[in-house]
Amino acid sequence: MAMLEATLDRKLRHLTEEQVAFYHEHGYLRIPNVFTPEEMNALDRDLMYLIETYATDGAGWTGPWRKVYMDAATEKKSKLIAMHDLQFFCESWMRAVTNERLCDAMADLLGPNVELHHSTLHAKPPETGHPFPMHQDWAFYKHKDGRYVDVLVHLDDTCHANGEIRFMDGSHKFGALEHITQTPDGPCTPHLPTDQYNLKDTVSVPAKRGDVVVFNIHTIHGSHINVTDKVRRLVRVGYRDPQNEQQGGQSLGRPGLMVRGSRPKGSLPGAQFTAPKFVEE
Ligand SMILES: O=C(O)CCC(=O)C(=O)O
Repeated sequence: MAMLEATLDRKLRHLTEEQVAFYHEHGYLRIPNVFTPEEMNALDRDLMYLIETYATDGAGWTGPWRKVYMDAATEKKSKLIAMHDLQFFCESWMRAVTNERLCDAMADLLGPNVELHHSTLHAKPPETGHPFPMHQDWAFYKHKDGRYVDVLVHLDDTCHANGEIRFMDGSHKFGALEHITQTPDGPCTPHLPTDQYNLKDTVSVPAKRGDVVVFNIHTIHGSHINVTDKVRRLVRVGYRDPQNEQQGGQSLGRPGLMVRGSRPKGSLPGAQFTAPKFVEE
């Protein structure tokens, strides 16, 4: 609540007071038409190049959740196309992660200082495109507190059949939760126990090409398989308050671009800098 009051004390740049209040109450928000049709055309063209040239096309996330979400035949076929940090590879994506409207919206949610943390492509191929088990993104890039917003840039319209994003309403208020990361056979991709967290208990947030759907690093979310005959492409972009210290995971110790405001003294990551990885592990 203190965070919301601090936000509403300032003049908003892109969002309305209602949108900011909705995000803080529910832990997610759809923001329509952040990108213009012309911007989307450039992003789409370059994304196809990046997918052909750099992305991985593999089985996707590992773990016992797969057998709960998919029958044996689907599980064998299901694929995920993924890649990290698209802004390092082409101009259109560099412009997307620094987009005026998007970064203004981030300042409305995070405060005057906003740092870009990473971007990640998740494309679900047609017919058996990879579902996502319930999880918090905190488990992938642990930060000290909730001052971190994930943004899903929609390249395609989403709906139930192609696996739109789904959130457990208000779940960001739970804070960081322990995830399953180990099985008797070894480590697996972090996810929440399937007997306690179910996609049935989520709200769907379908969106249009050019919209973004944003959510808090602690908001529990997931998505169904894509059963349509077309690919479903989303690019997630993470922004944080630079004073929200990272404690583990993706891009740990790597300083990001300051896209709004400036970096307060003492908040430069780097002690444990790890080289960027551009493909999903
Ligand atoms: O692409 C999806 O459907 C889900 C993505 C997701 O869970 C994430 O980016 O954390």
